[in-house]
Amino acid sequence: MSGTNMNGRSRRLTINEDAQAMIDIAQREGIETVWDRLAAQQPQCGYCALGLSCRNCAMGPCRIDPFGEGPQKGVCGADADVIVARNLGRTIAGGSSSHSDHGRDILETFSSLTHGEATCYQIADEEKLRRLAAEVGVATEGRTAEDVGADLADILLEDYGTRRGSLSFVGRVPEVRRAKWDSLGITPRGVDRENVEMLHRTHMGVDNDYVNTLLHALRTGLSDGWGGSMIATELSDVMFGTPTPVTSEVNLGVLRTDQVNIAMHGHNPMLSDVVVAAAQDPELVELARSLGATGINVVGLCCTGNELLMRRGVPMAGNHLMQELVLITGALEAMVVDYQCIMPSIVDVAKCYHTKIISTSDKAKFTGATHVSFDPKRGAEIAHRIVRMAIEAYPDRNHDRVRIPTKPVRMMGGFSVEAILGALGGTPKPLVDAIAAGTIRGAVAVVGCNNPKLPQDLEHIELTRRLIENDILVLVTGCAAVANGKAGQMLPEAAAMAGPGLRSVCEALGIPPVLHMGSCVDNSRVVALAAVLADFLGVDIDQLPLAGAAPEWYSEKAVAIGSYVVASGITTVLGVQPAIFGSPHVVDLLAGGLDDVVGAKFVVEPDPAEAALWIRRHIETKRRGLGLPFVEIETASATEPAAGVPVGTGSAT
Ligand code: BF8
Ligand code: SF4
Repeated sequence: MSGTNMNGRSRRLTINEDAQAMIDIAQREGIETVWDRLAAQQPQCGYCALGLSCRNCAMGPCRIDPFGEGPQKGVCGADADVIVARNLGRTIAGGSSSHSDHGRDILETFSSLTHGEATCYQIADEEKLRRLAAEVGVATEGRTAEDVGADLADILLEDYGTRRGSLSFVGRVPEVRRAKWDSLGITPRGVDRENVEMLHRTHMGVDNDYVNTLLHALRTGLSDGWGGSMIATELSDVMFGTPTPVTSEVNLGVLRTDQVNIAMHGHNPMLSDVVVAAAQDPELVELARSLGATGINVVGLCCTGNELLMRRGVPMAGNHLMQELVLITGALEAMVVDYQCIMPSIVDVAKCYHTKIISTSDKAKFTGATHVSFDPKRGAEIAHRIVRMAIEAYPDRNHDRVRIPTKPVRMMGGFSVEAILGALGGTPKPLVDAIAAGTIRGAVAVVGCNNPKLPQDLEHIELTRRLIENDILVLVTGCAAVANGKAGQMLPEAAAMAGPGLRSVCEALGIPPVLHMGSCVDNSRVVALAAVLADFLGVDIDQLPLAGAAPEWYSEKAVAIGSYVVASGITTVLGVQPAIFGSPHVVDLLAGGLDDVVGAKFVVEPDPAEAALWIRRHIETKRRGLGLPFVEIETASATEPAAGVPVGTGSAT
C-alpha cells in the first residue's frame, strides 16, 4: 500500500503485510518504533544477557566475568550460580506477581458482586460457579448463587495468603504429581507468600544455594499457574461466560475507515468487557453518527483482545508488536489500556495523530496519557465516559492520513477446557483414543509473546505448521494465538494444512488443528487439560505425549508460565535464550537435572524446524513410554542448551 520497500527492512522485521506497511510509513515519517529503539540499544549488555550482573544491594552493582579473567564473585561473595539463580527467581516472581495481581483484581470484583456491589457485572455461568464451589468444599444445595459465590470468593482470597496448606486448585493435580511436589518441597502454599518469599530469599545473604533458590522459583511459578492465573481464568469465566467456539477476524484490517475505532489493550477483561457493552449503547452510537461516523468499532490487542475474542467474538487488531503500528493507521480514536505489556512509547506515537491514550488502572499510569480511574463498582458509568471521549475525538481525525493496509483474516477461538470436552462429547476419551491409535501423535501448547529480536510471528507460524503437518494438535494462547490467527491456521479449513490423522479428527469435529485457548492467564487451562488427560489415563502428566513452546517470548510472565508448565511435567522449548547462560550449573539443572525430579525440563532452540523435530522426537519417546505405537524420528541436531554465547539476542534490524 505504501509502494515503498525501504530496502526490505520491514520484511526482515515481520512476516505480516499489515505490519510491514506500517513500519514503512513509520520510517518514512520519522515515527520511532520498538525496532528503532532495539537498534539504538546495541550492543546490549553481555553480563546482563548471561544473567551475570547483580544490583541487589548498594555494595554493588557487581558482575562476574564469564571468561574467567575478571571477578568471579560479587562484593558479598556471591558467585555466578547464586547470581544467575537469584536473577531468574526474581524474574519468575515478577511474572507470577503480574498474573496473580490481575487474578486478585478479578477476585475482589467477584467478591463485591456476590455482596450486591459491582452491579454492572453478573454471574454469567452459574453452573461453573457451583462446580468450582463444590470443588473447593463450599455447600451449594439450596443456596443462592450469590451466597455460594461469596463463600467461594472467601476461600480463594485465602489462597493469596498463608492460611491454607496448599492452594485450592492444587486438588486438580494428579496425586502422583502432588506427591512429587511435596517431596521436593515445592507445593505452592499461598500466592502472595511464594512471591514474597522469593524476594526475601534473593535479598543479599539469604538463600545462597542455587538449587534451593531454583526449587523455590518453581514453587513461585506454580503459585501462578495453579493459583493466581487459574483464579483469573475461572472467575472470568464465571463473570463473563465460559468460552465456546466463536469465529472472528484478525489483523489491522479489522479497523473501519468510517467508524469510531477503539482499541482495548492490556489484560483484564473487567475493563474491556464493559467498554464493549457501552459501545453498543444506542445513545452513544447515535452520538457517533451525529459526528459523522457510521458506528463504533471496538477491537482488541494482546491478551485483553484474546479475552474479548474468546467470549464475545470481538475482532483482534494484533499482538504485542502491533501496539505502536495500530496507531500509525491514523484510524484509532482511542487506545484504552489497563496493565501489562503496554509500551510507554504508545503515548509518543499517538501524539502524531488525533488518538487518545486512555489509561485506566491506578497501578499503571502513563505520563502524557489521559487517566480515567477505573472502579469496577462504577464500571458501566466509567465505560460510557471512555467511549464518549473516543467518539468526541472522531471529528479530529485526518481522513487523508488513514491507512488500513489489509483485509482481515477469519479465525476461530473459544476453546476452553469445557468447550474442548464438549466438542468431544463430554469426555476426553475420543481424544485419548485418537492419541492412543496414533491418529494424533500428541499435543503441544505454543504460547507467549513477540520479541523484536526475531522476525515477528515467523517462529510461531513455522513451528505450528511443522507440528500440525505431523499430526500434532496445537493449543495456543496469548500473542502466539494472534500470530496463528493472522496466518489462517485457526479455521476449520486449516485442517487441510494438517497431516492425515489430525486432519481427519478436525474434519470430523469441525475444529481447527490449532485451538485458541485464550489469554496468557489461560495457560492455566492448558495445565488443567493436561491434568484431566493424566487422570483419565491414571498416569502422571510427565508421561503424556505433550510439550510446551514459547518461540518468541519476551516477558517475565512467560518465564513464570514456563516454570509452572515444566514443574507440572511438560517439557518446554524456548525460542529466545533466557539470561541463565552465565552459570553452567544452572543451565545443567534446568536443561537436564530437572528432568530427573519433575519429569520435564527446558530446551532452547531458536530454529523452528529444529524445535519441531526435537518436539516430535520427545512426543514419540513419551508414546513409547506409555506403550503406544511410536516412530523413530530422524535425530535433530543440537537442541539442548549449552553454556556459551546467547542466541536469539541479536538485533533483527
Ligand atoms: O500476557 S503473550 S506479549 S500480551 S506476556 Fe504480553 Fe507476551 Fe503478549 Fe499477554 Ni502474555
Ligand atoms: Fe554485589 Fe552481592 Fe550486592 Fe549483588 S548482592 S550487588 S553480588 S554485593
